[in-house]
Amino acid sequence: MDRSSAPELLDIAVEVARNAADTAYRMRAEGVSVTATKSTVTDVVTAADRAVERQISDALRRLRPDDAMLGEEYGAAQPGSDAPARVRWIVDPIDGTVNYLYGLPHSAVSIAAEVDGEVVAGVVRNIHTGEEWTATLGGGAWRDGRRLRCSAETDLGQTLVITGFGYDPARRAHQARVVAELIPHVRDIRRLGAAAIDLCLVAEGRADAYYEKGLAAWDQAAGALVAAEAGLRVGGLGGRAPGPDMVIAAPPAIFAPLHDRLVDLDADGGP
Ligand code: LIP
Repeated sequence: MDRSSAPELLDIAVEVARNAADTAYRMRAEGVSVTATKSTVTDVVTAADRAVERQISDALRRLRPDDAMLGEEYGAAQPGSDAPARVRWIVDPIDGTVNYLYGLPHSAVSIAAEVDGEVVAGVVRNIHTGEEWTATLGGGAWRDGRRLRCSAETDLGQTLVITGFGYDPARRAHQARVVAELIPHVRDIRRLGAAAIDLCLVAEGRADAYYEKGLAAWDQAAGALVAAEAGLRVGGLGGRAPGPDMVIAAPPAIFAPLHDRLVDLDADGGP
């Protein structure tokens, strides 16, 4: 019998994420250092990123051998069997790695389950605080048993916006120009450093809106479902789906004015 219902997949994601977060927390306490860099010298990898992703993929392989996986550190993994996988797990073992390296309490394990190409379940667990956000498609968004509702803000000028910057200096310069032009038109800007948690914070109204260019699927898959299930409109620019070009999550009344400002400011442009 196919046990790929969203609640069943969420139960697995939560169990695996909790164990993974415990490992990441313990490794942080034991001391972490940079073991490698990726796209640029500031795009770092620690031993914990790799160990935690291996722990997650081993657990998912054991619990769901016929599923595929896409992880930040080890990429795509196909199921043991030849049958095409209906379910794919999208995994960021430590989102907010720079925060994790510096000991800033804003990094998370993020696990999303996709069925036939659609994300139907997701969990984001803060490694340091234990805060845990979950969602299933059509089943709402939750934090620690409380159903989440996003901000009802209707005025862009009163909107507290979270955003982020990439690892490429030229892209950062472009993103900084966008922020400089946008900031007079919003309440204020926050840069916290972990897209998965940032999306969950706007889901529960601890800020009003979020946007960022340059995110990979593993940075946003689970957080975007939490945001959408809390009532936010989540999308890209020009009617596109949320993706590497742009992810915007905003209350319905704010999405269009924020979107249009970002278009005017060429926010998905630059390097
Ligand atoms: C991070 C994102 C963050 C972004 C960083 C980086 P990582 O992911 O969560 O929003 O601003 O540039 O992409 O590299 O820590 O998994």
